[in-house]
Amino acid sequence: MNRELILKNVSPSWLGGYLEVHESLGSTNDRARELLDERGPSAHGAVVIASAQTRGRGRLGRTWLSAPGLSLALSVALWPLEGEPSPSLALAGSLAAARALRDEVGLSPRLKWPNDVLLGRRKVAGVLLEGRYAGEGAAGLVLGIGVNLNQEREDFPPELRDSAVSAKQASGRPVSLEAFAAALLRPLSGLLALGLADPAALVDAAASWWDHELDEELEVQTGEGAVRGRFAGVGREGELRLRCGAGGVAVRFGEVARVRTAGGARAAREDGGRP
Ligand code: BT5
Repeated sequence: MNRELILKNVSPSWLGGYLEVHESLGSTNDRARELLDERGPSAHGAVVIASAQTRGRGRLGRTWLSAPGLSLALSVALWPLEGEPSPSLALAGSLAAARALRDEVGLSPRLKWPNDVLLGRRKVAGVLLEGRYAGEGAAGLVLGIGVNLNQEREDFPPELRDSAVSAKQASGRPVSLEAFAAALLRPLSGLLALGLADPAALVDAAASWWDHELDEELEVQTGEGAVRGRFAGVGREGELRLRCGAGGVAVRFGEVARVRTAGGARAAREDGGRP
């Protein structure tokens, strides 16, 4: 991957003023965390990009797989000025990936709570927000985004072939890694700034991108078992709000395990995300 080609397509901003581009790394989130260790607050806005990761990770110790030359892993080191960061900041990553897939590739991605980006029913990108703790509280954050760009079905392991998809599979044409990295950094800069200043504004910005329809029945696996209810939106802190009978619940962490489809609009989106 060519660093200059990426820089040619992004205007200078607080984000990416320091930019590292690697062919392969263990995890770009680990490298961004090292930058926070080494540089402290001045690492704010530093970006690390790799095409492949040997130890890419998802939430809860899960694995994120990348394919050398075919996918993009991008992490941003952040040093928020004050307070505990809101989990909704991760939305800056998924929304930026969705916008880049729309603007650079012409696709129609949707967001699956909390942070997945889908094309049709399959996952094209995932986001991992990690805090770095030192002493009393948070001392830096790392936002990592992984996007499947040019994989074919066989490039995914068999167990992911029905749940993962690449931009190329959905659009039918290859995507330049450098052009996509630039297309991702462009919206990310503003979305991160917005989320750091006002996390609830980020939730509002994502409102029209959810794959879940209002009142659609969802089942969510949480640490304490399954919760079922009708989608009532995403709250100010990024929590999933469900209507259950006369009451409601807010789910802060979990997997939307099953979405009941009622045909119609959802079925029309089964085409892999073409507009
Ligand atoms: C995520 O976790 O989706 C967060 C992924 C974040 C990856 C980025 S890449 C840059 C930075 N550096 C890192 O090391 N990580 C971040 P989660 O919601 O827990 O989903 C993980 C699950 O997604 C796995 O258990 C698989 O089922 C599935 N998965 C793994 N690789 C995939 C891929 N390439 N495409 C689609 N699904 C995948």
